[in-house]
Amino acid sequence: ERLKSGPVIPITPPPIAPGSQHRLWPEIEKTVKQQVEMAKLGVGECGTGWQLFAEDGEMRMYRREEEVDGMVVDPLKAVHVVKGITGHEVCHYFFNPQYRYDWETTLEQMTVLETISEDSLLFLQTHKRIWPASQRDVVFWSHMRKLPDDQDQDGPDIWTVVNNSTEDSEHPANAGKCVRIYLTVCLMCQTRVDPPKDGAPISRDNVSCKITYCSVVNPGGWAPASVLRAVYKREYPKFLKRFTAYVKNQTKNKPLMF
Ligand code: 18C
Repeated sequence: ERLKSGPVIPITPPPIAPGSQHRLWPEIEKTVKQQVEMAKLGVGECGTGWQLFAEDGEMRMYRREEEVDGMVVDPLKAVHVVKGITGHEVCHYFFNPQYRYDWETTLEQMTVLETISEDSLLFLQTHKRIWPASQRDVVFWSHMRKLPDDQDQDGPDIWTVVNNSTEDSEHPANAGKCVRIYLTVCLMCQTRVDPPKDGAPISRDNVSCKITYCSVVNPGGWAPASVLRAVYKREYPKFLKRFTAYVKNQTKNKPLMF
C-alpha cells in the first residue's frame, strides 16, 4: 500500500548535458562555422596560393608554404570523391574513438579526456616519433555535426567533424618527453545521390561522397623543415587513401546511413 502512494522516482538517467552548457561551447560554435565556410571555398585556378602536391585518382592535395617563427605550418587542403559511401558514414568513422586505432597509422596512444556532449569529445593523443625530432602529443576537442546544404535544400545534409587544439590543466604542454603540437582540422562531407532510373531503391552504387579535408598543424617546437615537409607529403595521402578505404570496407554490407 505504502509503495503505491510513494513518490514517483524517475528510472531513466538524465541525458548527457547539452554541449551548450560547457565552457568550450562558444569556441566550438565559432570554430565550426569558420572552418566549414573556409572548407567550402575552392582552391581556385590561380592566385589563391594553393599548390597541388599530390594526386591519385579523384584525390587532390594542395598546400600553401607558410612558416611561423621559422616553423613550417603549411596549410593543407585535400579533396576526394569516393563512391559507395555517405558523408554521415565518413564522419562517423572519423569522429568515433573506437575506430581510430584501425585507420590512424601515426597514432601511438589515444585517450578520451572528457565527453563534452554526445557529439563533442576531448582527446589526448600521442603520435609516433620521427627521428631526429622529439615525439609529439596533442590535446584537442572534436565535434561532429550535420548542416543543411544551402546549395541543395532537398538533398542530403552536409556532415562535418572539426578538431581544434585546446588546453587541459591536467595535461599541460611540454611537461614530459613530448612536444605539444597545435592543430585545426576540418573534415567536410557532401553526399551525392544519383537515383536509379527505374525507380529501384537507392543502393551503394547510387551514392558518392565529396570529401574536403583541411588542416593546419603547428609542430610546436623545432623540427627540420625538409623532414617535416617530406613527412606530410607522405603521410597525408596515405591517411586519406587508407581512411576512405577503411570506411568503404566497414560499410559495404551495412545499410546506407544518410
Ligand atoms: O586528422 C587526422 N587525424 C585526427 C585523428 O587522429 C586528428 C589528429 C591529427 C594529428 C596530426 C598530427 C600528427 C603528427 C604526428 C607526427 C607524424 C608521425 C609520422 C609517423 C611516421 C612513422 O585530427 C589525420 C591526420 C593525418 C596525419 C598526417 C601527418 C601530418 C604531419 C604533420 C606534421 C606534424 C609535425 C610533426 C613534427 C615532427 C617532424 C619531423
